[in-house]
Amino acid sequence: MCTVCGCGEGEVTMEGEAHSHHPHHGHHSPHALARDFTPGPIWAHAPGLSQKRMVQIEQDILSKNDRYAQENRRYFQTHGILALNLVSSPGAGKTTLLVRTVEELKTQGPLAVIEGDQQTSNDVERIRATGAPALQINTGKGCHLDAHMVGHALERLRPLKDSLLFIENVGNLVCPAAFDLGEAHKVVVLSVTEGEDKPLKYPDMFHAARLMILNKIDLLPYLEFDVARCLEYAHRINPQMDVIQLSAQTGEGLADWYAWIGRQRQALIGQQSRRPVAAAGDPLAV
Ligand SMILES: Nc1nc2c(ncn2[C@@H]2O[C@H](COP(=O)(O)OP(=O)(O)OP(=O)(O)O)[C@@H](O)[C@H]2O)c(=O)[nH]1
Ligand SMILES: [Zn+2]
Ligand SMILES: [Zn+2]
Repeated sequence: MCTVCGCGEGEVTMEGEAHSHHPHHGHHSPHALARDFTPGPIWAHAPGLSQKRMVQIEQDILSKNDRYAQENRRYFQTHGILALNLVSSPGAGKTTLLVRTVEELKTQGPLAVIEGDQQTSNDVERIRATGAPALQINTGKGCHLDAHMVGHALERLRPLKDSLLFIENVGNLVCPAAFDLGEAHKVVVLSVTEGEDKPLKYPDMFHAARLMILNKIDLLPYLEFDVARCLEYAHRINPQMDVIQLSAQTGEGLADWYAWIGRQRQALIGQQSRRPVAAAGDPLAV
């Protein structure tokens, strides 16, 4: 049971194998306090714990996560892997987008997917049907992936050098915002059926993202959704955030998404060429 919000942490499993999770891993972030968006402590309702103690617990969790994230980041950099962390509320279309993306980009280089869900391996099976290597992490009652879980997934999945690695986070617009997985970028998927005010309601997530994908635009003719207003809200929270409108179902706008990924790969190659040769002794070296 998480000491913070009462949301149980559950037992993390990776493809059916139990993974003993550090008991102090939890969720929710002191970062939320550090930013302007949150009017007060989000854990103020946790019973039986002083505010000071709760802040300390959260700081321990986050600093531990950040150390694991650093290790993942080093692994990605050493192997030239572009890791994108897809976040959204449940059902925004992450898996649909990934299945199509993997299908359409798989001839261009190695791809791999880490799937996060509380239960079921439905999503990983959808990805594997494309032939791409994929690994499922089930978080049980946990509501986000953390860097430690992703580190273990990398040991199992061992994505090839110069891979494109997609991490589909648990469907949740709150907690995954706080957890750095070592990814190059968070990509937030918002679908038009959710309403244009989501960037204002869940600002931490939109603040953390490098790109917002506005999905399900094929449904716009049937909805009251105001695209211009949504983009204005999104840029009010994060003026630097890129935005791509697409339909993972019809394929409209997907070319923009692939071009965006291509630009991130170019940026990574640019960074690699400016870096000194990778350190020897990397335990995960492929
Ligand atoms: N009309 C329309 N439906 C879509 C689109 N993308 C996804 N969907 C549908 O939305 C539903 C949810 O899609 P998923 O891809 O499973 O969503 P998800 O974000 O992976 O969901 P979780 O893993 O549960 O968080 C499915 O019924 C999809 O067919 C789209 O562009 N247009
Ligand atoms: Zn999914
Ligand atoms: Zn939570």
